[in-house]
Amino acid sequence: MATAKEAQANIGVVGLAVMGSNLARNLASRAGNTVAVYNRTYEKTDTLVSEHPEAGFVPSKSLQEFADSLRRPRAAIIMVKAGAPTDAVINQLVEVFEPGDIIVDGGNALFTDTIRREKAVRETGINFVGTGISGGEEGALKGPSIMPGGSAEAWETLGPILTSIAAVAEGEPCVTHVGTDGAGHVVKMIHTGIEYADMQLIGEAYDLIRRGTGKSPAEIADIFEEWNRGELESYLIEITAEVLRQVDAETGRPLVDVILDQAGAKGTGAWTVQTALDLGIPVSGIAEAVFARSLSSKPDQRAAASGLPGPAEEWTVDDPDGFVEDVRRALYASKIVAYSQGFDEIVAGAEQYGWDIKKGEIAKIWRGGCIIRAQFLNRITDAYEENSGLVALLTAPYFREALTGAEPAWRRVVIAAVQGGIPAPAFSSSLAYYDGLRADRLPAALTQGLRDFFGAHTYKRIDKEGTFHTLWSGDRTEIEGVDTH
Ligand code: NBP
Repeated sequence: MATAKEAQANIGVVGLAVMGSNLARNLASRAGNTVAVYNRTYEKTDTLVSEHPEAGFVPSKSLQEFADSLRRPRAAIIMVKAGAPTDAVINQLVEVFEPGDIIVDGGNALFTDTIRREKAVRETGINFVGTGISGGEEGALKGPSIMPGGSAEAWETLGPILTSIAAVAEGEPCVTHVGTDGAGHVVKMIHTGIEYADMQLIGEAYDLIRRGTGKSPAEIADIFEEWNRGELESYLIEITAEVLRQVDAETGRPLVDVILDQAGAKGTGAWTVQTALDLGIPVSGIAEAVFARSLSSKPDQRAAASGLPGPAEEWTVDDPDGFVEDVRRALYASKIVAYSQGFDEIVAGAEQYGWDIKKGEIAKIWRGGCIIRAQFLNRITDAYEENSGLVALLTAPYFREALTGAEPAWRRVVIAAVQGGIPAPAFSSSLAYYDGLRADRLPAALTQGLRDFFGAHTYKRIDKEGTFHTLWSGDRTEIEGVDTH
């Protein structure tokens, strides 16, 4: 019978596929950490430990051994496939951990699963922390952006450990205790939703420039490189230049021209939109991005529709430099809308689930380690620091000014897209959202009239309190105080 292991590790990792092993190596590389590692299939543990002797890993063949190798309160980060595998590992860890210990799920869990798991695990006296980890493989290894939920008690132990491995942006670690139970995973989810919108907007900008000016991918790469030196500076703009510049070794053509134009998705964008629908928050930029990927991945429908008529004449712009600048401004304005909508969803989620989320802190921890890292995030932090009760991010003074500067260009670009028959769903829906939000009157009044007509759903009036119904099938007089249906 194996003897109990000496409790020597201060943190453990369960699940040693690409994310878990990189996170374990990151943890082991920071002073003060001794890392226990476990994987269901022992070969993976063995490979990691033998390939990285410098890490001083404490490997285990069973979860009991793994638990024995951790100092109290034990803390272990699960990095296994989201869904049923995560539930299976949690249940096994609960068996070998004790009250006060901490189980962290660092996978991409749906936040409602995290809420359910936290509630169930809390009943055993063990802390459960769902944490968003962004930045992919490289982030896990070198420093991700980390969005932990869970209790304040768990954060006391975990805080220093997670801070030791997080990315650092402008001297500050990209980690903060986001809120309780599912707060970390919801913020990670919305971050990824924003990433979808960001990428869709970049794609539309590229497409408009290419088809409007006839510039080559390499020339457009130069434009993105230039943009990356200004207010659009971000990881995604930077790597867009890299991808556009890449030439396919086999054909000698730009790589972007030989990649099949059907975008995939793992589902986080759809989760973001589904959650927004439940919360009643219009995240049209993210939704358009999700739908644009879906549309791209319908080859049969696209083939069937390819002969449908478009503009009679080939579309080109008269002033290419002016058009490129217009597209840059339209991109920036639409990006502001996408982030503003994403933060609206965070705020609504926080209200619904009772999380005390500091919006400025969220923008700060996205500045490094993650895919949407951008200079622009500082402006969001500033906006919430100046006014924590800001009701819409795009109305903050900095963003109001940016939108004012971009607005004419934004309209010109959307008009050009429509005239040219170029799909620009995220650009145009962002502009429509902006116009909707700033409108004095919306046709929602007519919608209410129609709802009252066919379903007696009632309406409110602008000139007096109360609820009203018109007797549409009677003498069409208005009655007051009717029940709302
Ligand atoms: P995978 O998502 O491919 O999962 C593989 C790991 O899960 C292996 O360690 C495997 O063990 C383990 N596992 C499975 Br599958 N079923 C299990 C079970 N029933 N019991 C115990 N272990 C089980 O790994 P990954 O790509 O490294 O991702 C890990 C997590 O990180 C996922 O939740 C993923 O969504 C998330 N992720 C995040 C990012 C990011 O940027 N933050 C990127 C990629 C992934 P085995 O070796 O025994 O099969």
